[in-house]
Amino acid sequence: MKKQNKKQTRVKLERTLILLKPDALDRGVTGEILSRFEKVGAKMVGMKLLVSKKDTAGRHYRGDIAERYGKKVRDNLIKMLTSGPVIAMVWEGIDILTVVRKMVGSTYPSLALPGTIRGDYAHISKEYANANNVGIFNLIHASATPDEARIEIDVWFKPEELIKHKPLYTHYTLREED
Ligand code: IDP
Ligand code: MG
Repeated sequence: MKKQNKKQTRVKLERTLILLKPDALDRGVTGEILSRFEKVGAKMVGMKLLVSKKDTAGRHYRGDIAERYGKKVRDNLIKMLTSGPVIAMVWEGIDILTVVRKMVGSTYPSLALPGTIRGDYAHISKEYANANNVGIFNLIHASATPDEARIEIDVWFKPEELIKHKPLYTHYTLREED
């Protein structure tokens, strides 16, 4: 029998932080994006509309972004994130980090498959963004790992802002007893 890789077998409920970035609000596609997460059966446990302070955006796009892409890209991302209202949300579900990242699609819209949010709604390239000194407008952010989710949920939400509830639609998807 194949040995199970315990690290990859996640059986508990997970939470992920999703941001609809200012371009999603400008474009008027927030409802369409939101409905995809509802349809997959995930549970929304936190949601707010706000204009991000520079400090909050800086805690969201942390030093690792500068390490990976350079300081200029990080500065542009903070500028992008603070340029208009954002919707911050926490969604809960089984393997929800992986499921949501799959639904979001590749960072670069030209590589994001049809059916994914970025594949269906965005078309900016990395080269265009960098030549024009702007962030890549790709509508949405979703946590990539459980550690990232913990940090990011903490950036945008106080614990009491996350709601414990049991919507009926999660009966078959989450199988929550009691
Ligand atoms: P992700 O959002 O798919 O997780 P990350 O690598 O974490 O992608 O990068 C965060 C965000 O930074 C991306 O969603 C995109 O908006 C932006 N970004 C990534 N690379 C570049 C770049 O080369 N120029 C400008 N913006 C970039
Ligand atoms: Mg990321």
